[in-house]
Amino acid sequence: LFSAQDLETAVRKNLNIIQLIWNDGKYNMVEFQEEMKYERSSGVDFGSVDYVKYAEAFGAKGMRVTNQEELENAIKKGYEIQGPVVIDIPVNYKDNVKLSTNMLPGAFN
Ligand SMILES: Cc1ncc(C[n+]2csc(CCOP(=O)(O)OP(=O)(O)O)c2C)c(N)n1
Ligand SMILES: [Mg+2]
Repeated sequence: LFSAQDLETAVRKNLNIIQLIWNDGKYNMVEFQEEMKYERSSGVDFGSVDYVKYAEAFGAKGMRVTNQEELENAIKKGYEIQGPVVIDIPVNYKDNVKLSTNMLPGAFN
C-alpha cells in the first residue's frame, strides 16, 4: 500500500514489473521491533485487503496464491503478461524476530 502511486506509474508506462506482496495482515517489522523495545505491540493490525481487486483497480493484473507451486506458476505467468502484475502471498512471520539476532547491536534502538 505504501507504493500504490508507483503501481499507477507502472501501469501508465506499461512496465513489466512483478510485485510480490508478503501478506501477514500486519506491519510485521514494526510489530516485532515494538515487542523488543516495549514488550508489547500496538497499532500494527490490518483489516483484510483484496489485493487482486486493488491491482485491477489500477489496471494491473492481480493474482493470489496459497502455496509454493501456485507461486511458481503465478511468477511464470507474470513474466508472460505485458504490464505490471501484483501477486498476493500469505506469509507467516512468526520467526522474523530471530532475524534481528543476526543484526548489529543497537540496530533497532
Ligand atoms: C510511506 C511510509 N510510511 C511508513 C513507513 C515506515 N515503515 C517501514 S516498514 C513498515 C511496516 C511495513 O509493513 P508491511 O508492508 O506489512 O511489511 P512487513 O513488515 O509486515 O513485512 C512501516 C510502517 C514507510 N517505510 N513508508
Ligand atoms: Mg505486513
